[in-house]
Amino acid sequence: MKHVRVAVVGAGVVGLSTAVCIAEALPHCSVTLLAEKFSPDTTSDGAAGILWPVTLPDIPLERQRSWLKDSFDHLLAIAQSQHSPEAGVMLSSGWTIFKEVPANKKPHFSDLVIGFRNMTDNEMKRFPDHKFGHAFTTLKCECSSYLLWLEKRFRKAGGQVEKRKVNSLQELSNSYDIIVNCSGLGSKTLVGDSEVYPVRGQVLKVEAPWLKHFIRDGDGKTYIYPGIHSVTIGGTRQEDDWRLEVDKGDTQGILERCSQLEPSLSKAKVLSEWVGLRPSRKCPRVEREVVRLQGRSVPVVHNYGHGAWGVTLAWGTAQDALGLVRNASMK
Ligand SMILES: Cc1cc2nc3c(=O)[nH]c(=O)nc-3n(C[C@H](O)[C@H](O)[C@H](O)COP(=O)(O)OP(=O)(O)OC[C@H]3O[C@@H](n4cnc5c(N)ncnc54)[C@H](O)[C@@H]3O)c2cc1C
Ligand SMILES: *[C@@H]1O[C@H](CO)[C@@H](O)[C@H](O)[C@H]1NC(C)=O
Ligand SMILES: *[C@@H]1O[C@H](CO)[C@@H](O)[C@H](O)[C@H]1NC(C)=O
Ligand SMILES: CC(=O)N[C@H]1CO[C@H](CO)[C@@H](O)[C@@H]1O
Repeated sequence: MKHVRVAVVGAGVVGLSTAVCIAEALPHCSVTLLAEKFSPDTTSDGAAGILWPVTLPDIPLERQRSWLKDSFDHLLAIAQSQHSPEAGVMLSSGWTIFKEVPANKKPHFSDLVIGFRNMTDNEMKRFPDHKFGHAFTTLKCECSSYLLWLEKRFRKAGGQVEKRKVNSLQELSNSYDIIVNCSGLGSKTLVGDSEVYPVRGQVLKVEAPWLKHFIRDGDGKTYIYPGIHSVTIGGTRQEDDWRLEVDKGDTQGILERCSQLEPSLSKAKVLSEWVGLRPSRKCPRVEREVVRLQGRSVPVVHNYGHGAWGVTLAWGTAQDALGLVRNASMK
């Protein structure tokens, strides 16, 4: 019996993951996904999609480790199943290299990824500008495939999909009992959160099928992530920059910086250039509040502000959001 009506706003990797978790786990809820933009037009679509063992400043360590672990386990199971090519999820091994030895000797995530170790002096020889590195295996999740795969899974679980812009949560208060806010950068206006800001990122896709390992500079500005059909190289991190146009100067900078780490990239053909705005916030906001909308008290579950790491954190934060929705739906 479906008697609780849930609206999930946002069809990026966060909204779709959250919608799937709710539709599959809570049979007493009917779930509608509402979004202005769907794949291939979301920020998530262009993300390199590497699962990066990030450390967030203000979230208790145990909670962020469980976000990472839930995401990692979920995507690892897909990568090792028959769904891997359709879902666009693969294992990815490589190196993260540092110009200075990081202060943190043993990062908290070393047991969450696979085969974490320090790089050997021999391995470091090819990176003469860098002093130190980590080698490990993680996952890469290509959202241009993954979002469609999640949407299919959502519909199979009985979910409804509606393309529409939501101008205020008021609009939804008559038709839904619980509202889940996964609107990314849209939260800036939709929920009036002034802590959310864009961090512009430009990446290129290149044809270089000979590259099989990722290389990431610890400063986060330069990275090379081989994928299923192409290699994503980047990048830029421009705060409060709303430009969605490709910047040719950025393209040049990316090619130069990446070729310095991986000289063969000078032989790679550029297939596409892409810009996205990371929905940044000091930390993602995953919490419930009760909002008075047109005289009714409506539970609103927030799940936005994943910044540079939405693909990494999507499944883990979706599990938390599911717990909040489950709780609200029992009342
Ligand atoms: C260059 C670049 C590289 C990246 N690489 C990685 C990476 O390697 N690993 C990683 O983990 N992350 C990466 N990211 C970050 C990742 O892309 C984001 O964190 C993630 O896409 C955020 O997902 P989201 O679902 O919150 O937002 P989005 O994908 O932006 O989706 C937001 C959704 O909300 C909808 N919406 C918003 N407002 C409204 C409204 N008012 N009404 C209706 N619908 C609305 C939109 O239409 C859309 O459907 C990268 C980002 C960039 C820019
Ligand atoms: C890895 O390198 C760091 C920094 O030099 C060092 O403190 C740590 O002990 C090393 N770990 C292992 C397992 O060798
Ligand atoms: C559920 O709601 C109750 C009462 O608001 C709260 O005490 C409890 O911690 C909540 N549980 C979860 C998982 O959010
Ligand atoms: C319409 C709207 O803004 N709804 C709520 C979403 O969350 C924000 C931020 O906490 C609330 O202030 C809004 O009322």
